[in-house]
Amino acid sequence: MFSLMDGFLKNDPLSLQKDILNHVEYTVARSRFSFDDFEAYQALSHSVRDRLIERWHDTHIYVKRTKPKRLYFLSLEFLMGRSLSNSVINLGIQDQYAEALNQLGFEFEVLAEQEGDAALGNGGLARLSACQMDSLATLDYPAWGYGLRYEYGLFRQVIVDGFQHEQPDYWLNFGNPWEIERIHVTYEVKFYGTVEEVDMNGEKHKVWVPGETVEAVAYDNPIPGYGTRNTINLRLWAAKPSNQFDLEAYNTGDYINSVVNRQRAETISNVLYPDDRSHQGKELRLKQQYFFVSASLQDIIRRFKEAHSNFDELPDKVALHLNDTHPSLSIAEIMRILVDEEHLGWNKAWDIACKVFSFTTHTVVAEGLEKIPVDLLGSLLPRHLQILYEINFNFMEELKKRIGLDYNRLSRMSIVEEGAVKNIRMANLSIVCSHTVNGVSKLHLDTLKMRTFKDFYELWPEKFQFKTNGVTQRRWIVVSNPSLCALISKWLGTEAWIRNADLLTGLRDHVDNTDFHQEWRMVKKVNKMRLAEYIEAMSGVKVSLDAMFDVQVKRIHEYKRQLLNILGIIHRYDCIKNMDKNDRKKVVPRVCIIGGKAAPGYEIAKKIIKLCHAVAEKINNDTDIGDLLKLVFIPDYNVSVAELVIPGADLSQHLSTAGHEASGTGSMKFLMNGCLLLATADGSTVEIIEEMGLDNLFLFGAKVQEVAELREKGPTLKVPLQFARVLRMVRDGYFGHKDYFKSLCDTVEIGNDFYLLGHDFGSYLEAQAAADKAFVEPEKWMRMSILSVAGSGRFSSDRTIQEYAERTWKIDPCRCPL
Ligand code: 26W
Repeated sequence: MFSLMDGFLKNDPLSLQKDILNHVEYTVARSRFSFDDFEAYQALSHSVRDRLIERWHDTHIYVKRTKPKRLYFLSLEFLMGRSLSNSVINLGIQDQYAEALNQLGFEFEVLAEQEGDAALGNGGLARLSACQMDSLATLDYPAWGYGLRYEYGLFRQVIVDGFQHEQPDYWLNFGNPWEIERIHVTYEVKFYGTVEEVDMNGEKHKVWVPGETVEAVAYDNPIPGYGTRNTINLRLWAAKPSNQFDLEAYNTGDYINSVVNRQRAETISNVLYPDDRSHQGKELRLKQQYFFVSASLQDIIRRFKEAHSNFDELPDKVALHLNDTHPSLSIAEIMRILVDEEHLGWNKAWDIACKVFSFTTHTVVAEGLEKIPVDLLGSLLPRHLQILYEINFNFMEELKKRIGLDYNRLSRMSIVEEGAVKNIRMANLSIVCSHTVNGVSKLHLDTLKMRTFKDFYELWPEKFQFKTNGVTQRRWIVVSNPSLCALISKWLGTEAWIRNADLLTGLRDHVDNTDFHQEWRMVKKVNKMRLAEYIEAMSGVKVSLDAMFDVQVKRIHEYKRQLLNILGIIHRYDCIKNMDKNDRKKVVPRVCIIGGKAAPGYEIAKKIIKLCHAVAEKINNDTDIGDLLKLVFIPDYNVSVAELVIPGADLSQHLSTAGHEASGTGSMKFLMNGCLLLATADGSTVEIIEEMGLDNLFLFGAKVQEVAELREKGPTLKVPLQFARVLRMVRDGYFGHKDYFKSLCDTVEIGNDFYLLGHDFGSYLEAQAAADKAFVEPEKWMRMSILSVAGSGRFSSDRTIQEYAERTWKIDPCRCPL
C-alpha cells in the first residue's frame, strides 16, 4: 500500500523532470512539446512549490502536535525579492533541478532570471524581516510572519533625463506561484461606527457597533529553512469586499453604489506606502495598519483557542513581536478582544498583554517616530481610542506614583500628545506595553537610552536591549555568489558554515595562502565581469575590470550622504583634470556606482539623483579622463539588483553622519562578499570594527559624541578648501542645471550643514586615498577581503534570531522529524 509517511514527491532528476513537464501541460496549460523560458520558469516554480507545500504541511502538523510557544512576527513590510533559487537551495535539490532542466534543454540560471521581485517593503527594515524569516525557518523556530499582500509593491524607479520617475509595480501581473490563496481563511475586519454601552448580567459593557466591514483573505507563503525539513509560513492578508455589501444592496436597491463600495474595500491592501521617513497621518495608512492587525490577531487567537482553554496560558504559548510601531495597534486590539469579547477584567487583560508583546524600533530620531492624529483614530476606530485613553490614564497614574508631579516629564512620556492637533504616540504605546524594547545595534540602543527614549529608560532600564541586526548568508552568499560559496566550502572543507556562519573564521587559516588568493581573485573577477555586463546593458557605459568598483547602494537620504560621495567624485575628477601625464599614471582607476530610490515626495533626495546623472554625463563623456574615472547610476535598485551588484564590488560606502543610521545591513552583505568598507563609525559599523579591527576597513568622519558639539559650532566650523571648491563648481553650473541644484547646495552650506558634509569632507578624502593605496597592493587588499568574509559570521541573522529567541521571545526550536 502507498505509505503516507513517504510523501508523494521524489527528488531525483528524472522525477523532477516529469514533474516540470506535468506542470507545463496541466498548470501552465502549454504543450509539453513546446514552451518558452517563462513558461518553463512557471512550471519549474510550481514543482518547487509542491515540495514546499509538503514540508509546510508536515511542519505545521508537527508544531500543532508539539504545542510549543510560538512566535508571531508582525511586520507591515517584507522585501522577499525572488524565491526560486533561494527555495531550491534551502530544499537542497539545486543540482538535481539543474540536471533535470539541462536534459530538457533549459538552464536553471536563465529561468531564475524570469522571476520578478516581491518588493513589499521600502528598505532596511523590510529586507531585515525577510532575512529573519529565513533564519527562523533554518533554526527550526515555531514562528509565523504576518504581513500585507500589497498589490502594488514599492514603485519602479525609471530615470528620464536623469530625473527619477515612479511607476507602479503591479507585481502580480504574471501570477505568483509562491503563494497559496486560502479562500477559506477569511476574517471580517470592521471600521467606523459608534461605541454603545449595554447591560450584561447587571454589568455595563462597552460594545463597538462598527459601520463598515471588509474581509481579509489569507495568502500563505512557505519559507523553507536550510538543512531542515522545517518550512514556516508568511501569511499575508488581502482585502476583499465583505458579503455584507450585497445584503445592503438588496435591502436598499442601491446596487451600483454597493459595487462601488466593494471596490473601496479592496483598496485597503492595494499599495505600499513608499515613504521610509515620515508618517503623514493618512486615513488609508491607518486602515491598512488596523486591517493587518485585526486579521492577524483573529487568526492567532483562534489558533490559540483551538489548543488551549485559558487565556492565562497566552504568554506561555504566544509571543507577539512588533516590527517597529507600524503594527502597534495590536496592543489596543488585543485589549479589545480580551476585555470586550472574552470578558476578562481590564487588569487581567493588561497583565497578559504586557507579557506577550516585544518591540523593535528601527529609527533613531524622535521626529521619525509614528504619530496618529486622535481625530482620525477616533472616527475610524472609536472603541480603540477609548482603550488607548484608558491605557494612558492608568500609565499616567502609575507614573505619578513613581516620579511625582513632574509635568514636563509626564507630558513627554504620555501616550497622548497634547497640542493643537492631538496625537497618539505609537512608540510610547509600544514601550509601555512591551516587555522588551530592542535597538538594532549597540550604538542605536545607546542613543535610545540617552536621547530618544531617555525618560522610559530611566523608568524601566531592564526593558531595554539591543540585538545587532544580521543578514542571511543563504541569500547573500549562497544564492547571490555561487562561486564564492563553492570556494569557501572547498577551503573550509565543509558546507556547515551555511548553517553556522561562525565557521567562516576558519578562512583566517588560509589568509596567506597564495593558491587561495589566486582562486579568490578569480571569483571576484567573474563577479565583476557579470556586473560590468549589466552596467553596459543598463547605461551603455563600458567599464574596465581593472578599475576599483566602488559602490554605494541604498535608499537615497540626506543622512546617508550620497551627496558626500558625489562631491568626492567631483573632487577626484577635478584632481585628474589638473594632473600632468606622469601623475595620471599613478591614479587608481575607479568605477563609481550609485543606486537607490528616493521617496516620491522627497525633493532633496531627487535632486541628489539628478546631480549624480549630471556629473556622470560630464565625466563619462570626457575622453581626456577615459578609464580613470567612471560614474554610473544603477536604476531601480532592488533585492535582485543587489544580488548582482554586491558580489562585484571591491569597495562599498556607508557614509551616514554618525548617530543617524540605526544599524545598516547593506554593509554586512558587502562584507560577506569580500568587499571592503569605507564607512563612518555609525550603527553596526562600530561592531564590525570591533570584530575585524581598524586596519580592515577605511574609517572616517566625526564620531557620534562629537556631532552635537560640531552642530553647535555651526557657522564657525572650518571646512576644507576642496569642499568649497567642488560645491562652487555645482553652484556655478559646471554640471548644468544651476538653478535646480541651488537648493541642494544650500543644504550643505556653512551654517546650514546639518549632516556635516563639510566637516567630514577632509577625512573622507583621506579614507579614499587610503583605499586607493591599498588597492594597488593586491596582496594586502586580498588579505583584507578574505578577513572581511572571515569576520562576517557575527553579522548573520541566525545570530540575531537566536538572541531574540533566547532573550526576548523565550521560544525553543521545534524541529520537524525527517
Ligand atoms: C512610513 C514611515 C516609515 C516607514 C519605515 C518610517 C520608518 C520606516 C523604517 C523604520 C525605516 C527603516 O527601514 N529603518 C532601517 O532599519 C534597518 C533595519 O533595522 C536599519 O538597519 C537601518 O539603519 C534603518 O534605517
